[in-house]
Amino acid sequence: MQLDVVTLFPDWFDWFRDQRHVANALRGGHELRTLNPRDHTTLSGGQVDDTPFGGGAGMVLRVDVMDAALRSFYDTDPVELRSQRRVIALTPGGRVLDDAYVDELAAEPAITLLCGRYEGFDERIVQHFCSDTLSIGRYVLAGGELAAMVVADAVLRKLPGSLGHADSAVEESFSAALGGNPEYPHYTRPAEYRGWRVPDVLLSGHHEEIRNWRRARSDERGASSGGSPLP
Ligand code: 6GU
Repeated sequence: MQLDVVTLFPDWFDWFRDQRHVANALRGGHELRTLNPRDHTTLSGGQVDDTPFGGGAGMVLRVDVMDAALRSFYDTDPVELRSQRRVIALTPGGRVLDDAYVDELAAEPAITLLCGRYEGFDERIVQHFCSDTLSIGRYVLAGGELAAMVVADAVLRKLPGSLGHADSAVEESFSAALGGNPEYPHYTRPAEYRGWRVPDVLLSGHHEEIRNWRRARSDERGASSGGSPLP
């Protein structure tokens, strides 16, 4: 997978690149590149945004600057680009990210994430250059960078080789393997702590019973939507 992020803050991704599962994925042949529109603007002072027509607060990323940045990076008219790869505008009002959407993206050979800043994008960027709009939830972040890292994290960890164990991403919360339900509870040593015992079945060595118990706990958690109830 080639994952490109268009951002005014490419440095933010240096830290992200060094995280283990990301580093593993990159060593395995996947790519995470950044593109800074500021490097491609022809406007004076490195200008990339402007005040909104019609008035109002904040600044809006300019369509001409985004056009120039994408065109130079991909050597393609950005209008054509979205038929060659997913080009995704990160915006709080977009399609909300969930496990199925992550799977969809993980199956793509190449993705470009556009990070908005300030009040966001000139709508013509979304209309003419993008295949999707994506949101990580119904709240507003100051910019798309953290959302891009959330998407990249969720997608890259699905790719073979990025996690330590091949099964780690199969039977996990919200996966098809668990019928879309949250994951079952986990326990490790000690088997008893302050009188709190690990469920006997997990110590029994009966793999079939363990599988059934886990599936039942996962189903329970799924039935109580909004997360597992805590006492
Ligand atoms: Cl993708 N961007 C911004 N700025 N805020 C968000 C978001 C994205 N998803 C949820 N809130």
